[in-house]
Order: sequence, then C-alpha cells, then structure tokens
Amino acid sequence: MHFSLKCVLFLQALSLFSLFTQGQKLEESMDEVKIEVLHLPENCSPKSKKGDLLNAHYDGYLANGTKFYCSRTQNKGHPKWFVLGVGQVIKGLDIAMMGMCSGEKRKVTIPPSLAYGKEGYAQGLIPPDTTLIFEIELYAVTKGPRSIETFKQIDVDNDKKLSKTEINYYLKKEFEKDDKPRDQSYHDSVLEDIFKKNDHDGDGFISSKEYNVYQHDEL
Ligand SMILES: [Ca+2]
Ligand SMILES: [Ca+2]
Repeated sequence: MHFSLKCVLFLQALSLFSLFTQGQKLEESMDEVKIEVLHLPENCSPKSKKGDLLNAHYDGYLANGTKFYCSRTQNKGHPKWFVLGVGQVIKGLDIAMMGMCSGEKRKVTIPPSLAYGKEGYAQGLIPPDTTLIFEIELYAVTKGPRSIETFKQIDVDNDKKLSKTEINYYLKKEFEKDDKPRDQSYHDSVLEDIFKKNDHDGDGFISSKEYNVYQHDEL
C-alpha cells in the first residue's frame, strides 16, 4: 500500500483514538517507555504533569522505520491539543510526555503493552505486538482544563458554570500566549468541540460537574 494512503487510513482511524483508548484494559506490565531527550530548552519550565493541557506535534513510526502517523498533515497542520495522563492518547504517550516543557523534543520508544498490545490497530497498520517510536515536539504546557484554578479563572461571573462567552474569552487569551497565529475557524472548531464533549445535558453551559470529569481536583 502506498504510504500516503496508509496515512490517510490511519488518520481516519485516529479520530477514534481517544474512544479506543478509553476503557481499554491495560495489561499489567513491567515494560518501560524509553525516553531520549533530543532538545531541551534553556528555560525548561513549567514541566508537564497529569491533567495539563498540552499542544504538540508528533510523528509515529514502527520499529522498522515505517511512518504510520503524522500530526502535521492533520487539522491543517495545527499541533494537537490533549489532556495529559487521562487516557486521551495511548498509555505509553501519557507516560512519555510527563515532565516535559514547552520547546522540548523527545524521541520515545513504547513497548506493545503500553501501545496497541497483542491486537494491533487499524487493520494491521499497527501489527500485533508492535513497538512504537514517536518523535514529539511540545509547543505548550498549560494548566489543564480540569483544574479548579482554571475553572475559577474561566468562570468570570462566578456562577459556577461556564458559558460559551466565558470559554471563548479564555481560549482567546490562551491562544495569544504563544505567538503562532490561528484563524477564527480553528478557534470556533475548538469551542464547538469543547461543548460537544462536555455539555452533556445540552443546556449551553458547562457545569462544574460536567467540567470535572477526571476528578483530580475537588471543585
Ligand atoms: Ca459563568
Ligand atoms: Ca451543561
């Protein structure tokens, strides 16, 4: 199969990425993620921790060098946003991206038990028992969307629920912090995505209960 086709197929499958990893039974394993730091900025802080919202590009390779994933070809080349340590990505990536700062680059090797295990993924694109290698470039480490500090910060009128206006304003400020310009349509799609995933009762607000699904902070 031609590489680019493979990539497209995988990207389609990848939209199920978070779904797939949620509820996935991880086997107990002593296998470890191997981390090589390729670039470390002089000022390396803050360092990422569980619950932080990260913005990163990453390329994925099989051990034989075949590239199976490329975040740069997805979503108009915008780096991906995800919450660290909550199963939005495979277990190995959650481990591999801890303690990482903005601007840092890592090459990480993830054993099958912390990736797609015995079953593999995407109809053989990732075969069973495959070790995966990712090259990661981290652009931003921000306080996670699920921290109590962040909730209070977003909830400007202090009514214990987040309106679209409040979140829109917060996102705008966050995006202004890094100097990579983003167009309005990207901004809108992030906002829409946030409500689709979090406003479970559909009332147009994200309540503290809806917000705090990972419960690593008490509201
Ligand atoms: Ca509010
Ligand atoms: Ca709601």
